[in-house]
Amino acid sequence: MKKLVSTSLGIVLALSISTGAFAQDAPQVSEEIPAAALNSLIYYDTEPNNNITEANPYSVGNQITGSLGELINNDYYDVRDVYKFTAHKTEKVRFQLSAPKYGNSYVRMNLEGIDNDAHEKTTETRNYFDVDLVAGKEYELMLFPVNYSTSLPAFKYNVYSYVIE
Ligand SMILES: [Ca+2]
Repeated sequence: MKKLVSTSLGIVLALSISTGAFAQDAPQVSEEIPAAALNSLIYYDTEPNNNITEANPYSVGNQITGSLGELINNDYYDVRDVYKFTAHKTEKVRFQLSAPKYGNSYVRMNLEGIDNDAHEKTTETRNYFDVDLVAGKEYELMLFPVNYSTSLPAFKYNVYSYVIE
């Protein structure tokens, strides 16, 4: 009987230790990655990419990993990242943003057709939008911090896109 008690205690200890380790490894902010994005390529934010003429390339169905608010080359604080792509198919695509918030400061993502007829944006409370892309058309994806201050930490962000219709 005594042995049985100590064995149970051992199991409880082992369980609490493994739970503790798991909690430590878990990301601090839960981030739901769309299943369709798991096998995608990653496009990296490469400075300078602060307007449409120096936009970084992107391709629908893939991921963007970037950062806003960092001091670049001791020269300027990065407050705009621009990406461009050409739609290869006419289809409905969801663009989803994952980024931190600091108080009332957050990242907004805009999508515009080059001729300005397909404007969509995320908001403080909605981190995605759906858009009907038109084959052959060029689009511009722009990210920038709202209520930005240079005293804030960098906004490390990820963007995903995937076909929904
Ligand atoms: Ca930039």
